[in-house]
Amino acid sequence: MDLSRQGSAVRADLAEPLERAKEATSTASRAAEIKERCRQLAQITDIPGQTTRSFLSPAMRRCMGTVQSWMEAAQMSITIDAAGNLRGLYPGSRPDALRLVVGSHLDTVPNAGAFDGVLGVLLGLALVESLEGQRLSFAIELIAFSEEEGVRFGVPFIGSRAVTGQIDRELLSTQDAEGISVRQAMLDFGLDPERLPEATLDRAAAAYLEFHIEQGPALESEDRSLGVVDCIAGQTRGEVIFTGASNHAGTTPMRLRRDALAAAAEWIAAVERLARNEEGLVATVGRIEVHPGAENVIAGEAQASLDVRHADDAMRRSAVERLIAATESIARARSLEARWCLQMDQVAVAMDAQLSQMAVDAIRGIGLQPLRMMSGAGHDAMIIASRLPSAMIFLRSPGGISHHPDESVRIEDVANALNAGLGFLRGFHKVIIGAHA
Ligand code: HGY
Ligand code: MN
Ligand code: MN
Repeated sequence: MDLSRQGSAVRADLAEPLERAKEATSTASRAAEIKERCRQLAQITDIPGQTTRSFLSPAMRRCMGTVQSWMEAAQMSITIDAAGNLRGLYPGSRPDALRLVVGSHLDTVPNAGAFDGVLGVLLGLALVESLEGQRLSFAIELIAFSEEEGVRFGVPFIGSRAVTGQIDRELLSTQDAEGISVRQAMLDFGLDPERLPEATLDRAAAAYLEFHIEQGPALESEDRSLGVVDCIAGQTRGEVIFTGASNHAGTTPMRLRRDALAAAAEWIAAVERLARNEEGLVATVGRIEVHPGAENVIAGEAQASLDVRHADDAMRRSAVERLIAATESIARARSLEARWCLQMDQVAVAMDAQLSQMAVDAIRGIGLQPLRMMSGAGHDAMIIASRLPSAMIFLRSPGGISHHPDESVRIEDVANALNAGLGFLRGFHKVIIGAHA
């Protein structure tokens, strides 16, 4: 019996399972490392004791430094563009190779969890690390966007808007609570806003893939590990300002009051009532500021944020119009003024059908059935989609919790996403090769 041949055959037989096992083992260990790295970055914060990292803040700089060191270790060449996006390039087999862009954001909401945005960046990095230096028929550009949440300036997606050439003078002049403009924030960070045009994706960029936690209950309720996003809901963000008259809380009779906070309270209840009664509509007042804000003073002014979302833009805009009308009728009835400031009207965006099918095939390729779904959360993909065919792969959110310290992700779902991502690269390779055939 020729064991050598048998041996080699056995070895060859083993090579395949070993390769799979190696991939499986490395995937499981990589998944654990990804989750650990998310936890590590969550410690890099502007507010000790919680995870809060805003656009071009000191914590953002430290976070970028850590992610940059990981990117460099993965043999990526690094640039930081004029909007503060951290960009790593992993070259393809040819200098003129087309590029797959993979990304998500590093900024967070206040008192955030550890995975919103960051997980997508680190899954993209892990895909590159998994290649272990082998060159593909396409390059991979990993973008860690500097701003997606819209916390500091009230306008979201500054990072991905820069990459798609959508930053205008009005946005650059938008000011934060300290009166610092976006332009000044960039200059203070050592960036040059005049070089924003250089941040725009060039023609070699061919497609965009974003991994993200679902941030909702759908995958868990269907007991699915991964989802593929068909459409991202449109969103309106704005602010309502009720203006009445401050006065003494003890001496002013109720019938003579022009109480801005009481008007805002009546309006906030109307916001919730309207959204509860419209299928598929969500409307949120997440922030309210009251002036002068003392217990013994009737509020002269109340500023309330508004976030309205729906997969259908006409439904969303109709709801916003009715909510603005409600501010006017409430203000009139109380002899107050009401003002509406629109901050963003972002249309609903469909993901690319071919790329999404590639994601579905990649997930099925590892023996799973993805859930096709709509995203109520906004993502950089909805901005990048204006320039590139884009797809999103969602990972299950345990408890459906997000924008909260209890936000989490299951290691097996991270491993599944990584394996599906490798399958996606194989699928994309076939398309590229086909394109060159
Ligand atoms: O608010 C959102 O939809 C996202 O988390 N930025
Ligand atoms: Mn978010
Ligand atoms: Mn996000």
